[in-house]
Amino acid sequence: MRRIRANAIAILTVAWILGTFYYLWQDNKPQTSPSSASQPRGRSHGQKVAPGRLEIHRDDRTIPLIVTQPPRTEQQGQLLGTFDERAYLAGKQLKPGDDPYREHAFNLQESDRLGSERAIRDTRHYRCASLNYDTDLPATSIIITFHNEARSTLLRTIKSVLMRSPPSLIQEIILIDDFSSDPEDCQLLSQIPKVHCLRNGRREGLIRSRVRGANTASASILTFLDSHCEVNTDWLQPMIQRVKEDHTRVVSPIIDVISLDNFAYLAASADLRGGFDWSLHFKWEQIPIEQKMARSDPTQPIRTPVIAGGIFVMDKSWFNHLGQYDTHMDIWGGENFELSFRVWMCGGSLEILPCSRVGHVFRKRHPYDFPEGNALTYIKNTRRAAEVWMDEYKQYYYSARPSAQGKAFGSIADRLTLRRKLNCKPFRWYMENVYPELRIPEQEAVSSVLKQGGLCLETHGADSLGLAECRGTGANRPQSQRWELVEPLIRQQDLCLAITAFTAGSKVKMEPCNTKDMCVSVQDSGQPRLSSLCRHSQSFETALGVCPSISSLFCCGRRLASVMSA
Ligand code: LR7
Ligand code: MN
Repeated sequence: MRRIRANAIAILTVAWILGTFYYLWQDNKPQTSPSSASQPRGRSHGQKVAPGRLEIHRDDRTIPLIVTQPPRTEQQGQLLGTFDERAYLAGKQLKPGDDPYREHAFNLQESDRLGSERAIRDTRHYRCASLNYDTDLPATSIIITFHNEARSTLLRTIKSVLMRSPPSLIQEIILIDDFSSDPEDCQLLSQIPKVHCLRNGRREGLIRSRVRGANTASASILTFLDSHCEVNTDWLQPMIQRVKEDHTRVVSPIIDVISLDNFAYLAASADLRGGFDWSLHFKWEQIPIEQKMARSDPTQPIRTPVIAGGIFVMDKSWFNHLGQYDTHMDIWGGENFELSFRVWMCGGSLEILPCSRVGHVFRKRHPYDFPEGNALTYIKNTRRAAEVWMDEYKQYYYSARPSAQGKAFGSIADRLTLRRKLNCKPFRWYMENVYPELRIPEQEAVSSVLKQGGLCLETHGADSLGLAECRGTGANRPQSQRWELVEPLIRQQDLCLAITAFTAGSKVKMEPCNTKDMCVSVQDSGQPRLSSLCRHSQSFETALGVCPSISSLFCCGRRLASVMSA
């Protein structure tokens, strides 16, 4: 009995050993077809399943690990020149007991631990890998502005550019140190081949810093990056290709997420574009459904009303022609709206290229101070964008951000001159052609009488109109003489004032309200629009009174009074 048991154990042991050997042999056998569905559950040790993701077997489990690529001394030597990476990173380190989030609003300990380079997953659609680009693409100057950036994130940004771009496309990397506390952060990096460092003599903010960088750039194409990015496989070629084909295009990659906690590199959705609300708050939003349905090719560009602002490629002469940036904007914020409106309204376009991916550390708070305060700076910058570009639509900005009213924003004369010189389209064109999905807010109706001379406009029955003696005030006013101004409509219950034709003398009548052929109260002479000037007044009468340039009500560009008298 004992013997039988001993034999059984021996047989089982031999079977286990043989099984293990077979398993390992299977594991190391060269794969005939990488996509083979019958692949054994174990992949070979260290086999690369996707760039940056190695799977390692431990016991019987497969543990996915993000592994830092082994140092390639030869390539590194070429990439970094005399730069001493180790000393640079060691020069500034988190002290034991320090809060790793305090200084940069991300986990500095994790960032430092990762080192200066790592493999990341290629997050593009698989079809992107088979696209071809011109072999003679022009080179670009990379412009990175920073204020007190962590050394490890800044260096990873630079090294990812050097490692993942065709060297011939990188003319130079221009760093603008926006008056960081330690000038060495930037200086030392200029030992890396192609890297130049400019330091501001005082804090300028990212807008003026980028203009400074652009002015020294020697390539014909500019590429802007934030100082805590990691560019992904073939990120640059798709963007340069699009700009080379049409220099008026301004292009952005899909911006992947680098976790501020553990620095994991996470793929962002490929179905998003840039949008905003009336307070000029940027947001990612779904591509409109009709456009989504029409997209048969996931590698095609996505038109976007605005760009996030930090990561984009633009032809240098187009950047200069369009007036660079509004350099009266300070520190941070709003410049992406100003640039986006300007590009669209002055003859260019904005797009997101799904085959280009760049990771960015998104933070929940600003890790730096704003000399004038965060809120005031954002208001100043967005007010400038609204005042210069949004025409009568700026009223919705002020309604959404009442605190902006009365806040200083400096002179915009130069930017208005620029807009005129470039012969840019009105914001209405942008609303209708680029961002029709942005809803105009429901407005509070202003209710009053419509007076001409001593008489009031009134309805007789369903749709006929006439002038009659004004009766009653306030709540005692008859319904037939009570009009509501809901820009740009003049409404009475469900019907609105309309004209039968756009010719002088055509009759005014009542029609179902239709915002398409709305009754717009505009002066033909190009004077300020009645609607935007008089929106806050209590009645049309006073409205007319406080608008000295307007002597009577205009409808669809014509004087309501003269039309009526016909
Ligand atoms: O005073 C400053 N000086 C600077 O040089 C303040 C900031 N900076 C630098 C800073 O170091 C960083 O490199 O400017 C860059 C942007 O500042 P962040 O990273 O603190 O801001 P953010 O990532 O929130 O900024 C987004 O919005 C900004 C509005 O002004 C800019 O357009 C940023 O470039 C933009 N970043 C992106 O679009 C990356 C994707 C994030 C999103 C959405
Ligand atoms: Mn950023």
